[in-house]
Amino acid sequence: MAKKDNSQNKKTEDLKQFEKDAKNKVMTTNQGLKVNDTNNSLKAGERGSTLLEDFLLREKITHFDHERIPERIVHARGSAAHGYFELYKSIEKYSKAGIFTDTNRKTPVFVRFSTVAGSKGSPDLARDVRGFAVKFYTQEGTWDLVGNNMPIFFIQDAMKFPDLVHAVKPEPNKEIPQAASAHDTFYDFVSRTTETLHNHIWAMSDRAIPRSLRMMEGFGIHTFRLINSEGESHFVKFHWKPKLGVHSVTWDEAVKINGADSDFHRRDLWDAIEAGHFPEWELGIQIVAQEDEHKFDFDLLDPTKLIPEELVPVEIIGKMTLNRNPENFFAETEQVAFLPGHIIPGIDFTNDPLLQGRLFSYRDTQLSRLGSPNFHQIPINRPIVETHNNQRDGQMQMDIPKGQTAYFPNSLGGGCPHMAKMAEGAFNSYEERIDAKKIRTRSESFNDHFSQPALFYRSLADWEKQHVADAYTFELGKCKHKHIKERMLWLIAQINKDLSQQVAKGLGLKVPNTIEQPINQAIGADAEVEKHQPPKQKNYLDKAPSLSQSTTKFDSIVTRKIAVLASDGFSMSDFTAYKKALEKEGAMVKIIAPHGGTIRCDENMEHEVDASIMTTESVLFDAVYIPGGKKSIEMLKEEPKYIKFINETFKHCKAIAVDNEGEDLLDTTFVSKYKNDNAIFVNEKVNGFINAIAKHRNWDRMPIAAKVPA
Ligand code: HDE
Repeated sequence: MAKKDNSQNKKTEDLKQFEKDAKNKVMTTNQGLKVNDTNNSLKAGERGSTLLEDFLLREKITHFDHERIPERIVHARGSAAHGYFELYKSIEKYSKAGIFTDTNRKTPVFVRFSTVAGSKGSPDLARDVRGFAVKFYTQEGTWDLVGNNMPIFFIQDAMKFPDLVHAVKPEPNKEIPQAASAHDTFYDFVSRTTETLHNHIWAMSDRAIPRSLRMMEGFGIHTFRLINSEGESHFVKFHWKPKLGVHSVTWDEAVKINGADSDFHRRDLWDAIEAGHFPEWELGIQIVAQEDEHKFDFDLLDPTKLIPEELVPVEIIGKMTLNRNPENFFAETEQVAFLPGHIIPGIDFTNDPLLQGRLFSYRDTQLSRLGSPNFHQIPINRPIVETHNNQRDGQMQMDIPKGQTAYFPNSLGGGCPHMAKMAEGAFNSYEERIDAKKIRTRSESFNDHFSQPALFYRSLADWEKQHVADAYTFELGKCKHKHIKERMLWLIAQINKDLSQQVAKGLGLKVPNTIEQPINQAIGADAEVEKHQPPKQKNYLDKAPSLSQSTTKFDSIVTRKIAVLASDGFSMSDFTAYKKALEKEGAMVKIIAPHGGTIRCDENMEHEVDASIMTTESVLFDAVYIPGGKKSIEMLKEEPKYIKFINETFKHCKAIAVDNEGEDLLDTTFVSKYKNDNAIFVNEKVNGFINAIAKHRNWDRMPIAAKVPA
């Protein structure tokens, strides 16, 4: 039975008044007229033409004809959930925001995760950045922290965003490929816009193919400001750290998951919440004092740079829990509108030129997506506090503003709504001193494009480095134009020579010694070209272990899915020992039988089958267990897909445990020669298996796994 979190929050209560439940209700038109037949139109005779008079048909069809709205230009594919944020400790010395000072609050949140490039119906496991957008319904108004699962972005200036997106989206002449960066136009752009290289190498890493939306980090990316009650500013970067650690699938799995269950991430999030395994993230902040603004080897305003945690530690200040699935996808997940411009007193922007552009774009885009400047009145977008101003009318006005006046100042309306005093919690912008000339350029302090991708690559574990090399090889291998691939090889060599050589080998090309200048073309035609070229990489930090997934948490198997391969006659005692222990740790145990319905164990009890082998794939599971039972194993041996299932599980470096006759099945597979592997368990206690699942994968197996012909 699904566990429900009944702790109500203010936003949940607010949404309730808009919910509609048709249970035990009669069907009506939109005008409340009771409907007796919704199956047949009004006709001139039984076999005659339909009458124009048929207002029931017209209402139904007209609504249907208009039930689509434009999908988001980017981040169209998304999944969302409700929850709340709790503060562990006050950070009043940095921020006066109630959400950061009041530890008694439970602030309602709505969080939407997304891929970037694909359309609304595209598969979840595309190699892509993931959006991580959080709407905090605070007592001082709504704050949106609209971030990604990678701590940096592809470009430095909002002016480049349409170019970036046009390059990665399907090519305009043939609308191919869907939800994939592996094509010529993207690499044509990347290879001429060197500022993209940092985010790009992250996109080539395992971060771009998460095991679960619940197992990825989130980042605000830009440097923001926190403002305290004295009006003092500190720079801040926001981090979300998942309680379950950061884990990913392999590219081979991603490709197969997209076929086996293209809703894999959406389903995983939904199922975890329904099962009462509420996803949790801790909120961390990196604080930089105002006077330290220029102390780094990179510019804090440059969104293609991260501040390594090894230089400025992340201070954990609170926790977010997602505990409720939306009632309706369209009303909530599709209509939610996130705006980086939604901030609250105690938080402010910086001059990051990407952030500045975003402040315009998100409001603008809602107008074409949701169709009206009143989009804030849609239930999911309404703040939990009252709103009053003189904005009026517009399409779909849902409020009924009272009174004679819609201007300020007024006397006829008693001067209302009146201005808030600062002491009443009004917002005012941080008073930053500015003495500058108006200029269309890029700061030279943004020019270093190679140091941080190199730091990222150096910080990875060997298995992660291999995945990065494979990803570059795959992506560039899909490009047709040699000059684009060669440019990329040269640029990758500026990050790491070995990496570039490895990719070149896979592409059957040589790393060129030089490429035509300029390298960085993301500058104006009259700009001094030399001034804007990226310098050679600097090494201001040898390694940042925090950037590697090998340093994440490996202490839980909660919600991990374990496939139990069994048929009639499987050993009940083997099965029970494993099932009990695994479920005690929060794992989800699923029986995969040769057919649907039920199977009987050797104690003649009936067991519900979770999936027949024909309807499922190994890539949808985290580990495999095969209980003994002679008859069961003989039957499994008859079905070749079980062999594929086991081989693939091995190929993807997952844990496998077998008991008794289960070993016979294992012996028919590729695994038979590698039973001494650290994550293969033959007739062993369940503890080792549990630890191996908690470790996510046995990456040491990669060289052997690569040989599995699955
Ligand atoms: Fe977005 N982005 N973006 N973006 N973005 C949108 O807004 C845009 C950027 C991010 O779940 C759009 O409502 C510009 C960075 C997320 O609804 C649009 C620039 C980061 C989401 C838009 C950026 C993001 C969006 C499309 C460069 C991470 C999904 C629909 C100046 C910090 C939010 C919409 C959701 C969505 C514009 C860059 C994250 C078109 C112009 C950097 C998570 O307004």
